[in-house]
Amino acid sequence: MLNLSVLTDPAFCPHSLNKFASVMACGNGYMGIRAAHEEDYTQQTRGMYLAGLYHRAGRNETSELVNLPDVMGIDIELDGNPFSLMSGECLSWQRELAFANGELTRSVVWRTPAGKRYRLESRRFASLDQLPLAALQLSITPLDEAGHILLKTGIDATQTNSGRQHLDEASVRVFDEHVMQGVYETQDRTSEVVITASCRLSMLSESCFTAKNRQILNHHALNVATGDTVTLEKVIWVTHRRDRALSQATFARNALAELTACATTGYTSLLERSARAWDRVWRDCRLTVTSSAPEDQIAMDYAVWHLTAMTPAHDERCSIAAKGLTGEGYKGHVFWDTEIFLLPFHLFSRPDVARGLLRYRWLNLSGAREKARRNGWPGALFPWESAASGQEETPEFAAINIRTGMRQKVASALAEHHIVADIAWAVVAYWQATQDDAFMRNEGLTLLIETATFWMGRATEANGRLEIHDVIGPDEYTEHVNNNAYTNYLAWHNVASAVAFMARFGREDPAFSQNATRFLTRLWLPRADEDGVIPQDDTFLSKPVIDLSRYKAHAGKQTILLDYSRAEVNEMQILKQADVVMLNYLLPERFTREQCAANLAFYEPRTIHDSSLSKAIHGIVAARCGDIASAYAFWRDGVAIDLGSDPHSSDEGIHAAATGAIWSGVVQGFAGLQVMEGELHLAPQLPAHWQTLAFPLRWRNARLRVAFDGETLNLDTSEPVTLTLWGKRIQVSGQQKFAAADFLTSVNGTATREGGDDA
Ligand code: IFM
Repeated sequence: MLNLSVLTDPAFCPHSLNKFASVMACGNGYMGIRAAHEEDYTQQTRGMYLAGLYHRAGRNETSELVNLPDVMGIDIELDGNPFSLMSGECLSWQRELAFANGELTRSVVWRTPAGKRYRLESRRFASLDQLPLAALQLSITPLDEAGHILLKTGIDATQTNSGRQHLDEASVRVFDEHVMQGVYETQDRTSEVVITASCRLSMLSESCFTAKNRQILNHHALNVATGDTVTLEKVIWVTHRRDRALSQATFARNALAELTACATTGYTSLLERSARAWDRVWRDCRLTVTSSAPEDQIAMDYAVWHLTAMTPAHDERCSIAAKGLTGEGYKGHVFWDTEIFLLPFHLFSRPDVARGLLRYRWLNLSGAREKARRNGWPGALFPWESAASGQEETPEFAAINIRTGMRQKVASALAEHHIVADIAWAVVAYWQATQDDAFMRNEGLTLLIETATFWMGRATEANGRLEIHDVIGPDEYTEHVNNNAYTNYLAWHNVASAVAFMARFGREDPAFSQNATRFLTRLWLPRADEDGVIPQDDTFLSKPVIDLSRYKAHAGKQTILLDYSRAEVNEMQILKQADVVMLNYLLPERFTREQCAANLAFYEPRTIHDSSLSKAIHGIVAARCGDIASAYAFWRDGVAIDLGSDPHSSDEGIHAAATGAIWSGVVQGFAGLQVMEGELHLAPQLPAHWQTLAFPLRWRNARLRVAFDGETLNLDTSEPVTLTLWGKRIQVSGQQKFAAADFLTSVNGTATREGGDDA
């Protein structure tokens, strides 16, 4: 097994229960299980989710990722004392998520209120080898005297999404002395879920089952001698389906057979198999750093772990939720986060997964076409938030004003149209990295043409040119503006790419071409001033500026909205998140390094970074501009969104996009990976306290290994590759070393590093 880091929950703390339940969640892309403790705490939110399993609970609700019946909870009673770390005394504590095999473990020594010490050890995982499989073990050892132990666990369907119940219980059953099964249907009857669980104890006990109030439970009572250990092993199989090819009874019987085979195999062997699957992921994807700050490697392992655990690589009918499979934030909906923040990791590590994510959009084109048509535009207008069907899922209204009883409309679904061009950008990025003509000929071109058609219809004749009016760019604090630079440039890129790929694949269409030429020559692209600053939109630069330092000090908390209304914020130069800087990041070939630096210097002081999608992008652009010290500071702030000390930052789930940005910050920032005009560029520069950085990289047919020690770049490629290294085009085959000094002295004939030094 590779020597991977572990993520640690430093101490039991009732305030951070939900943060750690999110960041230490187990997952395999098919299911996610929050790292809630076995025992209950009133503040603790349990959660188990299946990718793509959404349901709408009522007519005023939107579809949400269903929180399934709980299987991880165990009521533990020791000599009549309910085990809870809120009582008695916690004498020792260790809790870790091991990235190598995906196992979450906890070891506690607890003194009961009556003064007897017990050791409790638990472990669990969701299998990457058999996706519907999860397993747990709980071991209890009385340390002082013999103990009387009661255990109660099963399938608890009282679980809800904050009170919204999605499932009806169709049947509950037990089989032999160990196995129980619950069959559930979503209330709209479109999906069925079967949960089967076996519970075995390592010692004889008095045991029975009960089924009442949506809970089917297995009870055990036994006496354990001092120093002896009793272990409960629970193996769980969770399946769901939308089709009705099989009868419900057959579907449930098949699940029972799968569970029985796994239960016979046992926890240790099941974990070993899952660990082997994780091993393959690590070999394909792991970033390794030698840094005097050990938390840098932990952050990189954390990112790759969650990027794998959140991604439904097995099923292209679903995509990645904004909180992955770790919580109910944003109701499990899919945003532009997927194409812009998460896809790059897959593109350069597991391109087949990137393809599946794009196929999700392609499979949902009809919803996007319908949304465009409903709004009077041609082509495809992808929903700002989507779930299983590709329909718009953004809630119509945000929080209620409890004084007026009025609800504020959510404008994103109406105007945050850049998602259309973001999807097109991702299609092009995928083809550039893979040259997958089969995909481009079919799904890719259809996506490009439909999205381009939308923009051509969306643009308005004004001021003697084509303009795009009434949009929200990535900066969600600036609403309903004309000519948001990000949107216009990305829309232009979208249409230009459609034209280029139609020509490449012999799909020219005279009417489309004519329309596209008109769009490309007449669309207004906001121009940089003499310093290089691009206006964010038509009115942004005329708005007043205020000192944002106190809000920036609490980035992510939206404290500005405590002092100003949204309407007031809209009328000032205040950014929630990267906007023009985001544009500079996504289309590097369109902007000079000086322009990028100018936009960073201008917009960053005006950006609160209240979105988790902001700092990492600033970091990448800073790295490309050569400011490695700032890039590292931004990168660390990005890491802190989930792994920092704020006990509540991730209560409702991790920030999936920020996780992707950890990977991107390293590869696209410090390793300088850019794709410009379809060509791969690398220009590594390490933060001062990093000695080495290494990572695998997929580019077209080649599997590369990139390793840099600050002076020498080692490239090892399975196929010959042409790339641009520190500004110079080279060919690489097999294993070759390149001295940074040889390249950097030749850039502009000076002896400076491309991007300078951070010393
Ligand atoms: O997509 C983002 C958006 O850019 C900012 N608010 C949160 C969304 C989901 O992460």
